[in-house]
Amino acid sequence: MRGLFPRTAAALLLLCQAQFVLGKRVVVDWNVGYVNVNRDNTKMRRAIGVNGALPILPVFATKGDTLILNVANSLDETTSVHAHGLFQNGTSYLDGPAMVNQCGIPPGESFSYEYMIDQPGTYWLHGHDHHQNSDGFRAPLVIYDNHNPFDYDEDILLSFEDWYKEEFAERAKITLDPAFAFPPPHGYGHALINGYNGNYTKPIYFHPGKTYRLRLINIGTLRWFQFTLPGHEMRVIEMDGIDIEPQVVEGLDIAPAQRYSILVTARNSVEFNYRYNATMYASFVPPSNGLEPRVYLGDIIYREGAPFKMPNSHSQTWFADDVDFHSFDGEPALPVDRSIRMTIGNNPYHTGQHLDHINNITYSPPKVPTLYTALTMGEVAMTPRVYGPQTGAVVLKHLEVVEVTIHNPNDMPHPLHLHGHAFQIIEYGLAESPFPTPDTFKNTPTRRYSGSPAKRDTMTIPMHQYIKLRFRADNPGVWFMHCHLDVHFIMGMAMVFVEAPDVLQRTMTVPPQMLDFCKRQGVHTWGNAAGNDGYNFGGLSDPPRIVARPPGTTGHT
Ligand SMILES: *[C@@H]1O[C@H](CO)[C@@H](O)[C@H](O)[C@H]1NC(C)=O
Ligand SMILES: *[C@@H]1O[C@H](CO)[C@@H](O)[C@H](O)[C@H]1NC(C)=O
Ligand SMILES: *[C@@H]1O[C@H](CO)[C@@H](O)[C@H](O)[C@H]1NC(C)=O
Ligand SMILES: *[C@@H]1O[C@H](CO)[C@@H](O)[C@H](O)[C@H]1NC(C)=O
Ligand SMILES: [Cu+2]
Repeated sequence: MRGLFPRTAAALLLLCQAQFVLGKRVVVDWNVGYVNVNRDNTKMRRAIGVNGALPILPVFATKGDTLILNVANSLDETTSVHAHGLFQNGTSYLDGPAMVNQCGIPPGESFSYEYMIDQPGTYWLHGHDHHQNSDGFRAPLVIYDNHNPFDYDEDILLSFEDWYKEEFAERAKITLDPAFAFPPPHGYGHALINGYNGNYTKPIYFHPGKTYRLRLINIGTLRWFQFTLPGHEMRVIEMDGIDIEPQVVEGLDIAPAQRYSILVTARNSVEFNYRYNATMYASFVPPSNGLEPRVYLGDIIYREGAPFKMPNSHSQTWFADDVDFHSFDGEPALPVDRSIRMTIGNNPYHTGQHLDHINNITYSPPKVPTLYTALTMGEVAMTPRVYGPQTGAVVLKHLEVVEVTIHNPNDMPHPLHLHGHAFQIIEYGLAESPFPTPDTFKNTPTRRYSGSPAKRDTMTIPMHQYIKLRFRADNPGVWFMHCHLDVHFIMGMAMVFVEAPDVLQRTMTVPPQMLDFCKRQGVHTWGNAAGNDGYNFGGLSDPPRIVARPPGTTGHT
């Protein structure tokens, strides 16, 4: 025994050093297929899981590692994986979105996503083809840092998601049905916490005096979660993978796809147990007819059998806002080279449908993945037009700083996600609108960053407001930006940034296996959005045209 300890310690030390220098290879095998589950005590339904199970286990890695995600497709349609929040610097072809960055993996085929793990923080992995994430194909991804700037004793993960008794395809059919001017409100569904029916999820355990890092992730599709921790102080230290100056908050409002880490120091006594409160809601759903916010309470156990104490929550909890936080790295607001204005919303179209748009363009996929157009069209790749009339492509110059101002005159908030970057949150204010602004919104105050602006990859654009964001185009690639509410995504609220195609053409080689996936589906791996030369878009169907809407309507969805 006596000799053993030092040897083990030495071996451990060696292992740690090896990890520090080389990083390790973390191999995860995912066989993606259909499963039958009853996750919310309503009924069995078909869903999409991994290795025959749902929830999909979270994936853990450490900065410096290489994560090999082996994906075998056992579905009857193509699939792909997006590592939400990873910048894929130099590897835009691994970003995932089907027909943006790759052709989906055909049924019966496999592909290995090899991710360089250089961003510590809280992320998630999800399907990015056919909205498979909405049917369960999603899991947290936690990246530890051996040199993390914050002190804590233990890491605890809490994932939140909304879950419905019908498959997403059923919902999509109703959403896109011309018979519905505005689709009927989606049933509220149930919340799952760490993959299990909300109120019945496993407790978390606190020990007096210890400090915990709670990672809060909304991997859902349609609902926000308000998180409070009565009786405890919450210090926010991370937002969407980016460290922020520790900031005490009373509550956090977590939109689909957003993440936060908070530090919580346990109380000094084991006299009482406590509960956290995760309330699922959507501000745009009128709270009636069973669509009231749903409160879920999770146990925090100090001592088994101790009575629960639920301190009075404030009548007015302060839910923190993006502009209340400051980036930990102290980076000042970037000096702007170019301003881009966008309006997002919902309109009636000549097809009889109500669809969503960004700058009047309803996104629909091109016939060639946009990245492959950028790589194969030479100088023409610098013109937005080559990416087709239905992708809303904006071409960015290498290293320019863009400020994007997005107006949302709509009656609902939209959590927009930008791939490939985190952007600085500069300002919120009252949106300009072609429609009369309801009085209740007219006094919306402007909120602006102070100090070093916070950065994140998914932000809520509140209803009737605009947001200003900045980022530097320092990541050549093709990056999707879309609403992370999948019902809006499917209605076309999406566009692509094509960043530095000239640099891409000099530096990027797409793995031949990926090109092969296209060929076997009869998809070209070169050419414009229609798979032709130059600006010949023959074969590409016309995008839907906006028709007049009745005056005064802003478009509920
Ligand atoms: C939980 O939080 C919601 C709002 O975030 C609040 O309305 C509700 O009263 C809280 N419930 C409890 C039991 O604290
Ligand atoms: C969860 O449990 C709490 C406390 O018992 C209850 O107030 C709440 O309504 C439950 N939530 C749901 C959605 O059933
Ligand atoms: C979008 O269409 C509306 C008319 O429906 C028009 O007033 C507006 O200028 C258009 N915006 C853009 C960016 O094309
Ligand atoms: C990508 O890598 C380049 C070169 O190392 C770096 O300058 C740039 O900041 C990186 N961009 C992002 C978004 O990580
Ligand atoms: Cu939306």
